[in-house]
Amino acid sequence: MRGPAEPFHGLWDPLRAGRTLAGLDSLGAINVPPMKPRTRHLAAFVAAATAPVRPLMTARSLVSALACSVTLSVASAQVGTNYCTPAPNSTGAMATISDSGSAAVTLNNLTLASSDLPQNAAAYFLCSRTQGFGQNPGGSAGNICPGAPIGRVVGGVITNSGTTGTVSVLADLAAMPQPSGAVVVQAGETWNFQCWYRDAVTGGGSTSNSSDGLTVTFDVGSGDVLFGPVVNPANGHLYVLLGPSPWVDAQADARTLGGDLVTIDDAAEATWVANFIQAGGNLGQTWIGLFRTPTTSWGWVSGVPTNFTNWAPGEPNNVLDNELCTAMYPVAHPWGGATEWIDAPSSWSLPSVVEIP
Ligand SMILES: [Ca+2]
Ligand SMILES: [Ca+2]
Repeated sequence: MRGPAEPFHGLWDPLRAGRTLAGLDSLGAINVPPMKPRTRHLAAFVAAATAPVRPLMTARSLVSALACSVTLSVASAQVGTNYCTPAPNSTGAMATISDSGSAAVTLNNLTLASSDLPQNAAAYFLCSRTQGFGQNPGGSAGNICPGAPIGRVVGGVITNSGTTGTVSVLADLAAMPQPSGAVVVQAGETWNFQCWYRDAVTGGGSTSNSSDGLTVTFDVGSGDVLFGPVVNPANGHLYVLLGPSPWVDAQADARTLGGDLVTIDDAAEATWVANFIQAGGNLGQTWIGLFRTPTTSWGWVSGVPTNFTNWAPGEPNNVLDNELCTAMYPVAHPWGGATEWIDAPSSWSLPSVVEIP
């Protein structure tokens, strides 16, 4: 899990929202880590690059170097869209539903959450492929937002709001509850979710209430997931191997999947990632999340501090004059040993590893 906002210092400082950067290479999309712990991609900063100006002929290939004007803006953090109006509960507040993670069915990584519940209330999430609206159904104090048929207990978990009045559940897209039995969520389907919870009635007795609704349209995610997701047992993170693309496009896909290009914290993770890449059928150079700009030093695109590097001998050497991104060798190569890294131009089209905390 990523930490709070400390990584904004140093590397990240020039990349804050609202600034315009001149002279950046083809790093058209820059992302920053969440500002709150435990909330994924709360603030994804998306950059728009302009005006390729300077082609560079190299021994290897014709590489386009871009001089860019980059403007950063804040993108939406949530996968789904809220709808429907909840009713106040015994606290006087209206519970709201939110999500985090990914709408990609291949990743099965969507977490539903609800806040402003009463304390210590039993709660679960409803789901349906239709929307509806019913006021105080069956004596409930709330409004019902999904339409029939409604499935109950998404993720298979009845949870409790505890002292914080919040709940969250990892939805299982492979077993979405329906009255006729669990179904597998398909790409292209739209599902509607709502948090249902117990509430107390003044003077004794109990009733139920519910949050607003959340509608999510699922997709296939990145069109070229080669392998994964696979869980690394050392940290519980998901890893995905993507097909070849420039580094910036790979990082954009990583954000779509709810993660970033991989952050390698130590030699053990380097070895695990190299084995993962091989298991995915790739033996060549593979993008990882380490990058720099012409005016900043190497840092992880996830924002995690850079405490470990594993450069191949003689690297980073910036031999092509615009080597701003980092690739790993999963197996030994004349330019580097297994697990070792080189700097390379971001325009190279390489497979990449995504890490989803
Ligand atoms: Ca990592
Ligand atoms: Ca190099």
